[in-house]
Amino acid sequence: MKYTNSELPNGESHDAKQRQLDNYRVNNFGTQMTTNQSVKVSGDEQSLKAGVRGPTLLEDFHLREKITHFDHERIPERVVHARGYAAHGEFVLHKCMKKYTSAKFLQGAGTKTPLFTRFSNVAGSKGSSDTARDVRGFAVKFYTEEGNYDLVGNNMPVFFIQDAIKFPDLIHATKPEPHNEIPQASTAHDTFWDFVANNQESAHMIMWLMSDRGIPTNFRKMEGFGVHTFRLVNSEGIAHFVKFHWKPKLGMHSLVWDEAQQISGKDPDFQRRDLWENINAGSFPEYDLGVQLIPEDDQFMFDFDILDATKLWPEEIVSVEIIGTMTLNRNVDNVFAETEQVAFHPGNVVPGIDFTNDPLLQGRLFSYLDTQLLRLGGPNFAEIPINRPVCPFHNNQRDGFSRQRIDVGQVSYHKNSLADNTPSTTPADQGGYEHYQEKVEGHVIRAGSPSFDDHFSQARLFWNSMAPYEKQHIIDAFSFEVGKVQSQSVRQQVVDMFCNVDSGLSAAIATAVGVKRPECTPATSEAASPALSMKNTTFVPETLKVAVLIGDGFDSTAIGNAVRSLRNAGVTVDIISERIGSVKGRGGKTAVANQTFITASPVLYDSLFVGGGTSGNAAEFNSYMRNYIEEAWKHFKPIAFTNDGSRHIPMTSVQEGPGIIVEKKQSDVSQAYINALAKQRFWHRSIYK
Ligand code: HDE
Repeated sequence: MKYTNSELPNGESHDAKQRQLDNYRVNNFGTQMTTNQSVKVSGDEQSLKAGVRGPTLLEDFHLREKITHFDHERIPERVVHARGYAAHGEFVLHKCMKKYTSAKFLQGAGTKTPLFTRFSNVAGSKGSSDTARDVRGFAVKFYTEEGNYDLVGNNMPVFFIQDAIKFPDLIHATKPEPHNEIPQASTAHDTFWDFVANNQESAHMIMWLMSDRGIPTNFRKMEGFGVHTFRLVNSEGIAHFVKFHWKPKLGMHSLVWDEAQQISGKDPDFQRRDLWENINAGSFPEYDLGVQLIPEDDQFMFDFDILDATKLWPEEIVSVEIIGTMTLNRNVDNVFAETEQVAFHPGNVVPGIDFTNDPLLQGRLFSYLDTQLLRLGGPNFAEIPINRPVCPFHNNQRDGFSRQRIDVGQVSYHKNSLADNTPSTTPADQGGYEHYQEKVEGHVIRAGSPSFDDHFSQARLFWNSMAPYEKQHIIDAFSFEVGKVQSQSVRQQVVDMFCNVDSGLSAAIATAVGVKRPECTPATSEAASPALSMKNTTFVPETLKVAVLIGDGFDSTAIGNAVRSLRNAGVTVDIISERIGSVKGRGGKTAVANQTFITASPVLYDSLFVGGGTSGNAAEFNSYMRNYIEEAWKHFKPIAFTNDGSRHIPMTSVQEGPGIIVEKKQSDVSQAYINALAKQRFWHRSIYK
């Protein structure tokens, strides 16, 4: 039975991809149970036996089929990026890119392209926790009318290594150590830092990973980058080098490390839940797509090599031009069928988009198809619904495990006369993909270019660009990560390495991890790129999550008004009390608590609104209140109190100042609180200004 839900509430039909997926969606609700051979099943709780206490019979085909299918339910998880979460959406082009590329989905402002985006953590296994310090994958599959285009990026614009041949080493060093399989989803261990210190091209990426970018608040508030330099080629064959950027409309925001660690326990699904809930609520995440372009002839004009994936192009030198917007507007129906089976590949390009000689990219072009052959069990994974292009595909490839399509006819070879030499090839000027005709010459050599040798200038550029509190977070992250390393030699090597970035940074790490301060002559460049600091991002209250804390006898007028005005500002509100259900307010009105002090936690909210009231066990109630307030204060969050609620302040470390608001009146919450919410963190509370 087909289940058609590509129709939007307003009766419009969804995009081409959704219409295609409708053919595969099945709704089992209200149906009769059958075997896979469609034989109706009469009993599903007892196996077939010779007598009620007798042996089970092998002829029970329902039992055999049910258990066999179950035994084979798992497929290998991705060797990296195993933990991920995805959603459907669309890309709308704002600016025609004809001048630069012939790609059809980039022609004509207003062009819409359906897409599927999967966010992921890199290091942890599929069941690990969302908020680990890690790089986040940001992979987008555009279902264009010329075939699938995959932009398989990360939330950091650079990478650890310059050549793909080192990738297995990087990942072996990053994953849990092989002898004891510890630690899960963490780089805070000896082999990772040993790799870093002995592969110093990682310096720049490590700065990003140790920064707040390594612990994004959620997928909706992080940037994405194509990382490599790609090529855009127009219909005249003229090429530009290009870097792709995704910029979230809600700005970039991050957790604090202590909070991230607590969330790992309180709600390991924190980031996927956030995406799921916001899309379900109609708060669709949006990201602008930006491009940086460098004409082919200008490639040697920079003090870095544009083919080196450990380098970014500072936005102040090569500006980012916004060309369109991606909106994620639909959750998946089935995580395995879609999120798990989706197969991204940076080699999936359309005419007008091409590769460069970046040696990291070149290796990726091999790896993705190779890994999917294993993970998805053979060469026919392009036929899995989520991977199918929305335009038809025809060639002479045949057979293999789980072939779905039935290619009719006698001919499966090229060239032929029996089928008029079809499927036929298409000349480039009619839409056939033509590789960019780059002139290549050289000696066969296993060596890197000397222009890739500078590993520290941009690491320092990143450091210089940070706000003071961001620098402190980097020092804290290094102190945690390197502090977990058992080998003193490795700790010393790391400290010595980062002296090349900044002597103050390495001295601070040295002190924290108990090794010698290095004697080095660090670089002294003061160059900075303000775009790298998250201080300069967008701050808005929309979609933030506030916990309203109340007990019996709370001021129902004040709370009612507050909840209403917060919702009007686009804020999500949970009401938290000692138990789920009605809480009696003063004057007879009640509120319904949807969370309790123990089901929720302050780390799961952006802010607290502390109402009044109490409970039969006042000491316990006060202690919950104190713990909630203390945690929110410690994590630099804005906190508002009703007049009644403010009685808890003296029991905590909270001090008056920015981000602490006492709502004296019973009217709507003040603009001051909404502004404080938008600001999200009040770093002055840390000792580091
Ligand atoms: Fe990947 N990467 N990668 N990677 N990567 C995979 O492919 C690989 C790299 C990225 O949500 C694998 O289907 C090599 C850079 C994302 O399904 C595998 C190298 C960037 C995803 C693989 C890199 C990425 C992957 C594992 C060094 C940012 C998840 C499963 C040359 C630009 C996609 C799979 C998803 C997944 C190989 C480096 C991004 C093994 C060899 C740089 C977002 O093929």
